Parts: sequence; structure tokens; C-alpha cells
Amino acid sequence: MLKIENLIPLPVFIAPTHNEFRLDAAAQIFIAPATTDTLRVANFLADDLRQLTGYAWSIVAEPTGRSHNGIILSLHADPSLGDEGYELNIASDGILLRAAKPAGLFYGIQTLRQLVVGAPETSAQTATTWRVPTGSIRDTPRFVWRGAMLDVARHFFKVEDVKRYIDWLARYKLNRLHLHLTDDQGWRIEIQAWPKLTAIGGSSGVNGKNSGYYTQDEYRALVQYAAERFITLVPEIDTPGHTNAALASYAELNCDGVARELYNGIEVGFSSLCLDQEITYQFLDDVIRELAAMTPGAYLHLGGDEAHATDKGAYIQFIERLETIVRKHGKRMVGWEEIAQAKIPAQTIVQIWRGDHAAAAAQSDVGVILSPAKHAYLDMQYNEQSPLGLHWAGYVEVQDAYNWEPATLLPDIPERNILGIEAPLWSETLLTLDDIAYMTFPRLTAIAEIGWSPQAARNWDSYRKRVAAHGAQWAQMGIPFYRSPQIDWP
Ligand code: TNX
Repeated sequence: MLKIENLIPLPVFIAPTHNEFRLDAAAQIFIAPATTDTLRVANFLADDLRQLTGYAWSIVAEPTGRSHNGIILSLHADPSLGDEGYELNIASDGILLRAAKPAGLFYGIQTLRQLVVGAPETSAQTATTWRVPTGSIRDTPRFVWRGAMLDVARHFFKVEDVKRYIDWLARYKLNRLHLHLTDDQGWRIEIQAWPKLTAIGGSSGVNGKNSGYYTQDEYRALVQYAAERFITLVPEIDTPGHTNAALASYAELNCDGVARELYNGIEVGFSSLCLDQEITYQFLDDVIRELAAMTPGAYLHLGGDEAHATDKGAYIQFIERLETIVRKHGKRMVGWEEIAQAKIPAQTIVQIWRGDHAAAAAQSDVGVILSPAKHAYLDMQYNEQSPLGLHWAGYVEVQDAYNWEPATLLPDIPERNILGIEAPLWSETLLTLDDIAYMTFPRLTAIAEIGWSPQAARNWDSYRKRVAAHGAQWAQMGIPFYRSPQIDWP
């Protein structure tokens, strides 16, 4: 079993009591009160534990008095736990998990789940009893936006792969999955008003590999799967650059009326929508309307990065007009930091990746998401020998991913403007879920801890020790993680 001190992300308060609770086939899950919300979370726990242990626990309403041999999930809790906090008390005769909101119960379950899964020494206990170390935890997140981004445009990843990625995010209490759905190399989401986007634009990928797209039904299934894990999908349609796949699909989107060739390379910054033609805005209105209809979440990401083939003045006007379209369809626009050059209203969200436009974002007083490439880019190589990844922002070893503090990263951006952090994974060099896993672990867990745990409680020495314990869990889960020389793996 994982020691209670080895949790990732580190909880705000932990008091170990050095005993153990034994789970066995007769254990039950109690819900208080019994509502669709608590039942949903209880079902998630039951399914998860069934997969792990083979036990099929029953879910029982409203325990009266002290229950024996069970786990109580209760929404009768201190309201100061907020939307996502929880309190977990593991005693030798029962487990009590309390939260003010269902998301808090879900995160408490993730904590419990880490403690039940065994390090290798538990292989001996697989027969009949699973143990959990005892103690008390009280835990609330630091930031509201704890995200990861997956680029499904350069290489496409199927629904099942994205579901596995969502599983991993949920484990570490991340709550946003930003999907980079379109780029020069591919258009990955069905838009009914513009069917050639996927018929043509979905047929390519880097080096001609991993083409494809999601139908709207498949996309809705992903939204649902993520929502069951308290993760909000944030879809991105990159504009006005990174649009070659659209420009190859429809000749009329090009200023010269000539369709572009499909693109299989990995250069950036050469394509642009035609900003002085009305059809471009009709196109965007259709895309945004359909995307908004598939998106229960509040956010639509419209890119805005690296528009090197777009005139600067025209770019600024374009972003301002685009924001009004997103707002008309009831959503908040998110964009890469370049959009801060435009006049953007306070509800817009700016995602910083280099920091060049941090001052402009501060000037607009908008919420920001920090994705500093030198720390948070999961597609950067770990070192010169890394078989996958790029290195334009440098090499990002595990310590680089872990050792940074959002509040002091950029002098222009005060903590009150920071909604949170996000780790992007661009897929120019990635073809399989194993490739994704190798780049993700153990760096995404570092980002997850920065997003959740108080700065004062965390430090690299502690993280590297805890990660070593998680390596055994990843191995059990079949995740081919990077065995960084910075960690003393068991
Ligand atoms: C920069 S980060 C990009 C992407 C590339 C990535 C590769 C950003 C907003 N744009 O188009 O995929 O570098 O690391």
C-alpha cells in the first residue's frame, strides 16, 4: 500500500495514525444523503474498487449510527470545504469521507484510491484483503483551473485513448481537459454545416499518420465521460493561423479562392484565414455555434497563437470580433496569450505559454492560465537522448516541471489574476497512447501538485520521494513512464 505521506498531490493537512483498515468482500459503501449525486460518486468508487479487487460492494443509503466495515460518503460537511474540498478519516473500523459538494467526494475517492492500490509489496495481499493506512486528511485545492491539453490535430487519438488520458487526469485531481482539435495538419471535429472540414481536413496527419476525427456523437460521449470524472472539456479551434486543414477543405476560405494542399509537416506560422471576407465570419459563426451546442462547459478556446501569416492590425480586429461571436453563443473565450494584444473584456481568459504578452494580459485585468513552456510543456524532451518530443523551449526534466511557483513566475501577473495552470501535450512526435504516457509521467503529476497543493507545503525532495512510490503503481497500471535519473526508483 502507498504510505499516507506519499500522496500526489500532497494534501493540505495529513495526520497519519499508523494503523490499517482492511477492505474485504463484505465491505459496503454508505451514502448520506442518498441522492443522484452521491449515488453517482458511490457507483464510481464501487466500479473502481471492483476492477481493483474483484469485490462487488453494495451501496446502501443513510447509515444510522456508526457503520462497521464500510465507507461512508457524506455531503453533511463543513461548507468551508468549498466546491472541491473533502475530509477523509480512515480508522481501523471504518472510513468516513465528507465533502460539501459531489466534486469533493470525488477527490476524496481519488485520495483513497491511491492508498488502496499497492506498491509491489502488496502482491501478497491480492488474495483476500486489501489494506488502507489510517489517518485523517483535510484537503482543498489551491487553483480552480487545473488542466491538461492534448493535441489531437497533429496526430489524431481515438476516443478510447482520450478516455484513458481522462482517467489519468482524474487520478491526480485535474479538472480541465483542453482538446486542441484543429491545426494545419488536421481538422478533428465534425461540423455539420461544413462537412468537408472532416472529409478532407480530417484525412491528414503529420507524416500521413493518425488521421481521423470525432463525430459529434463521439465528442459528446467524451464530454460525458469527462463530466463523470468532474472534468470540463475545453475544445479549441485554432484561429486565424494554424488553419491549413480548413483552408485545404474549402477553397472559398482562402483570399485567392484556391484551396491549399493538405499539410504533413511540423512547421508553424504559415497559414491564415482570410480576415477581410465575410464568409470567414459566417464559417466561424457556424463552427462556434455547433461547438457551443456540444459543450456544456463555459469555455471555448479559439487559439490565436503564432499568427505569423496574418497582418497585425487585422489580427487585433479579428480577435475582438471573434470574442463577440463566442459571447453571442453564450461562452467565455479562451485564447493563447497573443490575444492580449487586442481589447478583450474581463471575462476572456488568456493562456500564457511564453510570457511575452503577460504585461498586456495584466493590463486587461483578465484571468490567466499559466502554461510556461520551460516547465509545463509535456512535449518537450526530458534530455538530449529522449526518443520523443521537441526542445525549442529547452529540455524539461522532472525537476523543471516541478520547481516553479505560479505566483512569482511572471512579475506582471499577480496571484489574484491566476485561475490556474495547464500542461499542454503537443503531438508532433507522438503516435500512440504509450508515447503519450511516456511524456506525461512523471511530469503531469508535478503540474497536478502545483495546481492543487499549497506552495509552502511542497518541495522537490518530498516530491521525488513520493514519485518513486507512484512509479510502482504506474507499472501495475501498465503505464510506460519515463524512469528519470532524478528519481530513486525502487
Ligand atoms: C508552439 S504553444 C505551439 C504549437 C506547437 C508547440 C510545440 C503554442 C500556442 N503553439 O503549435 O505544437 O509549440 O511545442
